[in-house]
Amino acid sequence: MRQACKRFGSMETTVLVALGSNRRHGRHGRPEAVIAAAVSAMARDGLTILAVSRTHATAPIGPGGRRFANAAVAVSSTIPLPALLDVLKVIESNFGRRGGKRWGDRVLDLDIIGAGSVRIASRRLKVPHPCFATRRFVLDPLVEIAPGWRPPGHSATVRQLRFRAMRPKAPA
Ligand code: A4P
Ligand code: MG
Repeated sequence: MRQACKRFGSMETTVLVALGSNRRHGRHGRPEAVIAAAVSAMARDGLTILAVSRTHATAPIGPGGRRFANAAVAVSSTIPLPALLDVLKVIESNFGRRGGKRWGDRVLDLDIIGAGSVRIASRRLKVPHPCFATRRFVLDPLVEIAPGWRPPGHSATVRQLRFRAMRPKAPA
């Protein structure tokens, strides 16, 4: 993905963010409405929304029991990715997300999927997000907004990764 120098000298980066929800929110209501409200919250917090996928209804992968709403957005931001993660965590918390169990049911999950050719492997932040490349609940929305993105460490584009993820597994 392209990185450009803004007029004021700060570096603008396009970042792909995955959104997920499988619990109602007291005010916004159903998970689909939570996703729409979360995109608005990201814009209010200064992120420029470049593209938004449709919101997909997906079956839960892992221990969560309820159906998810999943989407993906491309945002433009001048803040470094660790600081962007802080912004996303505050939005999650404003939507009522509390620590809770990993992979548990959640009102809102915001994950940084990738940012062009950036690679980060710190304890707190991994970019590209681990495992996204095999998950339909991430790839189906992502292909709508970034089909040609080739994540670092992968030889395939998002379109190709999704195609692979759609293929039925050969019997063992
Ligand atoms: N972290 C490291 N890298 C990142 C990154 N790139 N983006 C750290 C965001 N966070 C990152 O994540 C736990 C910690 O990972 C964070 O504190 C951060 O420092 P989390 O999002 O708070 O917790 P989580 O979502 O339970 O864990 P994780 O590993 O993000 O799980 P996933 O990948 O989000 O999977 N089924 C359907 N159909 N749809 C879903 O959305 N989601 C999950 C959770 C399982 N099954 C699902 C869905
Ligand atoms: Mg997550």
